[in-house]
Amino acid sequence: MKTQTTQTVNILSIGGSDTSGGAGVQADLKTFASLNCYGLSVFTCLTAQNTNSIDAIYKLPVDFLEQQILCLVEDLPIHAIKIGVLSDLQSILKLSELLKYFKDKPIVFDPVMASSTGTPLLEKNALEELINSILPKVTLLTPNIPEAEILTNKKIKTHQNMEESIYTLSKMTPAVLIKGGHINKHFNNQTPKQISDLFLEKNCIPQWFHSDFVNTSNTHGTGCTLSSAITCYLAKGTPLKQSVIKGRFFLTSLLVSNQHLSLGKNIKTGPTHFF
Ligand code: PXL
Repeated sequence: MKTQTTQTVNILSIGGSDTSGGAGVQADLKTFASLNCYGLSVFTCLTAQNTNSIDAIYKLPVDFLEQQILCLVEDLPIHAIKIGVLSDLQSILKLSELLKYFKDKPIVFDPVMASSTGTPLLEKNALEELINSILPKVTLLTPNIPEAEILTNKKIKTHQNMEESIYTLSKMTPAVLIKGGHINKHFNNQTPKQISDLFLEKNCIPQWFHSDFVNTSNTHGTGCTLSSAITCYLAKGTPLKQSVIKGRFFLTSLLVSNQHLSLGKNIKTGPTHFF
């Protein structure tokens, strides 16, 4: 009798641990599982955090970052990568070198610089190296408005500013999705009707994607979830623009289904939840 083997789509998340399970590598793994992919993980740092704040960050040594990646590479096929928190210059330099193992694979980079509660997650002196050595090597960069502002060193207050920003970012990296969720806070602190994200890929013009605003405070980890969902679709062979559209749809559905979830004491922003 022939034995049957099951093929899996294996995705590696490289980033930080969130003890509260809402963001970081934990959110990535839950997203991969929800979309029927097999999740692998490599940690750059560990955080002690709950639904209210980050109390401590522990950076892992770069040699250990290397060991984690090498032991996976020698064993398993990895079909796509999602990168989150890189935290410092040493991890960026090391990861830039290690990306040679994933040259022809989709890589989605969510350039996390601070937590949703405002704690810095990337050292200031690491920004230039991040731009020079990571951005050119990824398939898609997914900054939110504050991250796009830091990467371009220019404030974003309007949708036109988002278009200017995406042209600047597209000189640094092959494709960009700027997540527009923060723009209303900058404008007038009003509840928006829609969330508008802007996408630009090589040799194309920028394209807006709109979705209905979901009125929920459970938004911790939405950035991680969106970029992980996009990574899953890319790993399955879906073209880039289609992967972005499907990833956005996945996130919106999740936010709607968890609109009234209440997890943790004194919640500032609750987590997204799966299943
Ligand atoms: O949501 C961004 C993010 C990513 N990774 C880790 C985090 C956070 C936000 O808190 O803690 C580990």
